[in-house]
Amino acid sequence: MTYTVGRYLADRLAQIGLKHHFAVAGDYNLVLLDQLLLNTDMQQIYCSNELNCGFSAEGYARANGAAAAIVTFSVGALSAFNALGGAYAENLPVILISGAPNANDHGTGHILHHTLGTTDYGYQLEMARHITCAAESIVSAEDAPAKIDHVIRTALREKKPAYLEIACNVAGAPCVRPGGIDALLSPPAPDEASLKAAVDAALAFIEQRGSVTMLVGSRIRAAGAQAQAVALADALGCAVTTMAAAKSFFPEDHPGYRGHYWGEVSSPGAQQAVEGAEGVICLAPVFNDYATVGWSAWPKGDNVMLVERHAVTVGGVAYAGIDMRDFLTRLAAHTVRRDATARGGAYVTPQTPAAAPTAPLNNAEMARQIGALLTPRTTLTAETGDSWFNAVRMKLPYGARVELEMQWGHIGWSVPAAFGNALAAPERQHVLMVGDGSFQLTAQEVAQMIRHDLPVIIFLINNHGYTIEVMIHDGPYNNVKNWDYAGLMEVFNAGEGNGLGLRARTGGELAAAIEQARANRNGPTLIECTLDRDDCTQELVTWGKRVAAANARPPRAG
Ligand code: DPX
Ligand code: MG
Repeated sequence: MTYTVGRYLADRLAQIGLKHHFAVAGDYNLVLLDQLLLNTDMQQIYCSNELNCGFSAEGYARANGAAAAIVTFSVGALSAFNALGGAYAENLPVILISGAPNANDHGTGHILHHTLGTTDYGYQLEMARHITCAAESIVSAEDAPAKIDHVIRTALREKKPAYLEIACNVAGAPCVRPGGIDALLSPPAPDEASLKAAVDAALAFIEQRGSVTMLVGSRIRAAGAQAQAVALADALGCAVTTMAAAKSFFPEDHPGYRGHYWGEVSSPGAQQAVEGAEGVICLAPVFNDYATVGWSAWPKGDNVMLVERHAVTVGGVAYAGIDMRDFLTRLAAHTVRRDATARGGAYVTPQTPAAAPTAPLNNAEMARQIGALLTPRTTLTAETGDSWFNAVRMKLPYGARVELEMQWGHIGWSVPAAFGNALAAPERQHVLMVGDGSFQLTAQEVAQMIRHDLPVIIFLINNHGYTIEVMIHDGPYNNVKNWDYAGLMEVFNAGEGNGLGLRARTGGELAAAIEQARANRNGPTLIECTLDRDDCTQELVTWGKRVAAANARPPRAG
């Protein structure tokens, strides 16, 4: 056997379509990294720390469908676990691979570096089990193929992260070669009887109602059912709304599109389209406290049909064993038209008039200029903060994508995620909106964008604090130490990169900076936009009050 455990893993990762994997080196994973390098179909990409490594992989998975990150034991893996939690929350198959102690040290009473200083090395695997859909420890080459295949197959099927740890002396051990990948990827057969019953019940639901509206949720991407949702919208002719976290998951130029439904902070007309309909067809939604605006806008009950990736609930019955794509296709083929909710007219976003070029820059003018930059080829990554609200209300041209991390909501996610996304999809234009507070968590990953000549345009929104928190509950803890954000680009270039740092204090300066950014094709451009501390969208203010009220509910008595 001339193959090794590490090469087996490398081949499998390349077979599932990875052209890159992300890594931070450490002595428990060096042999593994050597083995991965032998597969020339994949490039090894280094990150500044393991949190960023995990989020870079998460962003890569958004563009590419799956990703892998390789870290060292405990000191590396425990940092990466936060990003793995994010991948779980956001339904992304990120495979985290940790180097692990030499197989001879397990169960011997030896104390090893980078560990808790105790002699049981099972704790990391135990922790990983809580935040992944599959987790395995490889301490012998013989069972490596089965464990690697199990982890990869489960991650891709569940659209959730998975975990592998590989003993450092096993990564280079002789192993068989992997065969074809198709058998690993074939989906479980759906249940035809269940599908038929669900479609019949759904048809009855629609026929009994004079007006219906579709509401598209964020898990529709993991379900791979975006095209099927469009087909159903075409057949029904009804109004279609998206949830905030599903921004860009339904084409905004579709004749039925009526904007985003987000309770009180919906786009004009969208709240009426959903709450005034006799039936709401919810596609893969996540109704958490943020999405329901502090539990004030939660479609449920008899007038809601809930379509999830593998189940449909309608008329008080849950039908399991269904593939959402089959269900939507079948329903579209047989349904009657229900266009009452779409008669109100097309979706238009309120237009902000351009500000005077010399006036101090404000949030509305900044958002207007960023919105004007979007093309069908743009991927806009928007960080937790007011960037959510700014991005969600932008009108997207067909093909533009928005990446949000609304379920996990880890500030700092967006910088490494945009890096990973840009690496996976270099043919697209990458735009990032990130607040000052968020940026300070993961800023150093901009250096990797410079290292790989990625022309990401970064709008660094310097409003001198955690403005979203200011709107929910203010205090001194919401102030952020100022940095010279634009000045950082020279630090990261270190005389050998094409990063560009610019400052915009007026609308005119921002327009000029955007022009320079577009011309800088060989590296990222960071435009520091200076705003007042309390200058934000009205939606954030309204939403913030609701969320604060939900947080402040007193404990139940008894
Ligand atoms: C926190 C949030 O500057 O954006 O637009 O000014 O709000 P805005 P910034 O990036 O500030 C972000 C800040 C502190 N959330 O307002 S949303 C709490 C939080 C979190 N994630 C982690 N720690 C704390 N979401 C890792
Ligand atoms: Mg801020």
